[in-house]
Amino acid sequence: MKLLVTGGAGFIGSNFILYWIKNHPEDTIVNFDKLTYAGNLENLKSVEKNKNYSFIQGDICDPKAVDKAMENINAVVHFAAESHVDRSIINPSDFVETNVLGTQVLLDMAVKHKVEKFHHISTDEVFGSLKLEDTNLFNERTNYNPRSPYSASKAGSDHLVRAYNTTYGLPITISNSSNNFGPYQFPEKFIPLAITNILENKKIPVYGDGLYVRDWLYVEDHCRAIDTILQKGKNGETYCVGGLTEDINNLEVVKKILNILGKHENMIEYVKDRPGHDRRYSLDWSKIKNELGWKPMHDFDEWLEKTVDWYKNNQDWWKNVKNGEYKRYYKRQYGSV
Ligand code: NAD
Ligand code: TDX
Repeated sequence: MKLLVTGGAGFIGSNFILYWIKNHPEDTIVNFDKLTYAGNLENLKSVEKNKNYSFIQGDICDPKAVDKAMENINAVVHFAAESHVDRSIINPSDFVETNVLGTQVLLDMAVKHKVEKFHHISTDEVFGSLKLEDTNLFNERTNYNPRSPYSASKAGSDHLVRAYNTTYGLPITISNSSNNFGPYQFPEKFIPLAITNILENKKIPVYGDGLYVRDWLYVEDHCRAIDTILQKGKNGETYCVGGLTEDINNLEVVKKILNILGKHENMIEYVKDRPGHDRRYSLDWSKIKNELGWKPMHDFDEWLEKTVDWYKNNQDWWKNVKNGEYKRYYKRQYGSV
């Protein structure tokens, strides 16, 4: 099988490529990535010489480049996106362009080249926000209610993917996953930001009261879920992919990280809240478990500790990433914290 992976130089995309080459060495992978601030080919150093792997630097909004990359492709796995909520609040237009228009270009070319499968990576954020006291979880039948430019643009892309299935017969699947964590995550996201700030002896900015809840999924579990969907998923279906945490709030997450690194809670700094901050995400992953036999395997506490170790042992990786662009973004977002 020949796969086109978009956004393969980002956090989940690069973990997916490393996973796929290890588990399906007979397959060929073309990684198509624009290399925005979030794309980093260092993540793929260990496979760059593999004869079944190639890289194309390109923009999913560019029909000519996508047309060429799509030649002889059997399956598309679409990760490429602008992915950070805070940046979407600063500059929504990049999000609409890449996440909505870029996805539409990919879909057009997938129809043209008659690809056998188009798997779209989406997020639980399209469903909106749960209250802390809610007992219901998000599932595949939950109505869409995106509340940030990021989640609205992802919702737009999900709708387009389904529309190309019904209108043009493109074989598609979608996964809506919860918050991922693990190696190679860009340190603008909460967990790697907290870990690397502590390693630099800097404060950890916690938004609002810190009592916001996320469902944490170890990135390798996500990669295995995508593999399962590509092998066994049904055409046109959506699958929710969540982790093993039960309502851990951001403060508890930070305290766990501080504890692993032997640091004091006085490193926490409460900062101005994110506008429109979603209070809680929690995902019901029983459909993919019952229909396809996938379930998460990585316990949060154990794999948080391993993730902290990874950042401790790969300081060059994140110190290179916390560069000029990052410093400008950080100052704008957090001021002097
Ligand atoms: P990321 O920001 O780490 O990586 C995004 C990648 O896409 C980068 O390599 C970037 O260079 C590339 N890219 C951006 N714009 C592009 C364009 N126009 N053309 C080609 N490439 C482009 O993101 P991530 O955290 O790895 O997320 C990957 C996907 O998973 C996204 O679609 C995101 O919405 C989704 N998702 C992420 C999470 C999470 O917790 N990180 C959870 C659920 C879903
Ligand atoms: O500095 C911070 N302080 C803070 O309190 C940052 C960056 C975040 N937070 C809070 C906001 C959230 O409640 O931590 C929580 C997690 O924040 P992010 O890492 O920004 O993730 P989130 O907004 O939940 O979205 C993530 O999960 C779903 C990804 O960024 C998306 O790409 C994915 O779709």
